[in-house]
Amino acid sequence: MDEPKRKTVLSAAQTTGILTIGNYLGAIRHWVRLIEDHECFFPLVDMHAITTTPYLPAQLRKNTRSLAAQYIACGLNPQKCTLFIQSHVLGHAELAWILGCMTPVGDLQRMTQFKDKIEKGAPINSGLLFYPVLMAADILLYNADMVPVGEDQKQHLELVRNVAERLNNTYSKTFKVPEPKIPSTASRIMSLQNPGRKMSKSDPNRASYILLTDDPDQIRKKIARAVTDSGREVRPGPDKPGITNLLSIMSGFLEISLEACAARFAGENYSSFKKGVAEVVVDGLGPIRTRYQEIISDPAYLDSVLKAGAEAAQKRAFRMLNKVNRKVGFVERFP
Ligand code: AQP
Repeated sequence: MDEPKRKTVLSAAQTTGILTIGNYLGAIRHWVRLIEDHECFFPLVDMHAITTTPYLPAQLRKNTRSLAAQYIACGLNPQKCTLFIQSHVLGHAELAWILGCMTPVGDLQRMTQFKDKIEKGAPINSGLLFYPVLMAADILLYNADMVPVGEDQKQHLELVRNVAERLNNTYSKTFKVPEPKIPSTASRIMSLQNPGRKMSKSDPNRASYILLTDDPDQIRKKIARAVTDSGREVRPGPDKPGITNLLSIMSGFLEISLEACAARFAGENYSSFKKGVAEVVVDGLGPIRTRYQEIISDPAYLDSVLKAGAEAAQKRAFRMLNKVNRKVGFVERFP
């Protein structure tokens, strides 16, 4: 009997710096499980990263290679999934153009992440507005069934689904309409300095996030300085956003409920709770940091992974791009 076809998974992170524990708990660690029985594509989205301006080209190159090493260090074994650099594969920008021509500007203007960036006073370029369309192209180019993401990407994913349906309805069924997969715990880790805002690797305040490469001392200091709430009791709740965030971090690493984490600190004060959380994070990140150092010091290995990944992804991308080009009425390329 034929093996059932494996479902296709695609997810990505921007190459804007070292991943935070938010990226790790909300996304990457779930991807690691999926590579066992799914066909997985994990582009390093450097074309998305250039929407954050200004940036240094040399730094972007460094970040992109570093992200590949972080992925592998987190457990994304390149033998079991396709890791590649977005800009190495022709088709992402081309498909984004076609999808953009079918997407009303108003749909993009109401994206919360776009509005947040405007509010933060970030310089606004058109790429920032167009970002979700490029994301749609990333996903639809590989005909992904499932997109595992953190809570913050839910709205973008809805837009991607709408775009896929619009093209299917306008022409004929071309894309699968991808399903988001959002984790039930630690799906939204908040800034350590402002629990009303999500933890982001591009936050100018370094005390607001913990990076995968932070050493134990940095981790302990950042958690000790994390904003807490009034009262003394360690428990989750809407009146305790700072404590709830720290509990979510602990719960994400230990894979137990918020309540079970809180129970460990019954009767203890915030200071000993923070020390406990810090040790959980130190233990959780230790092996990743060590493995990252090994991989980043072996550029030939990284090159070989990224070359093989780009070749595999390109084959798939061309197949879909040719199909879409035909559907929308472009004259077939000459052989
Ligand atoms: N704070 C978070 N909690 C849970 N999940 C998160 N993700 C991001 N932040 C959190 C998830 O991580 C994946 C990769 O994210 P990304 O790099 O593509 O972009 P982002 O969502 O914009 O993440 P950052 O860290 O905030 O990046 P910058 O600062 O560069 O904009 C996604 O699945 C996301 O849901």
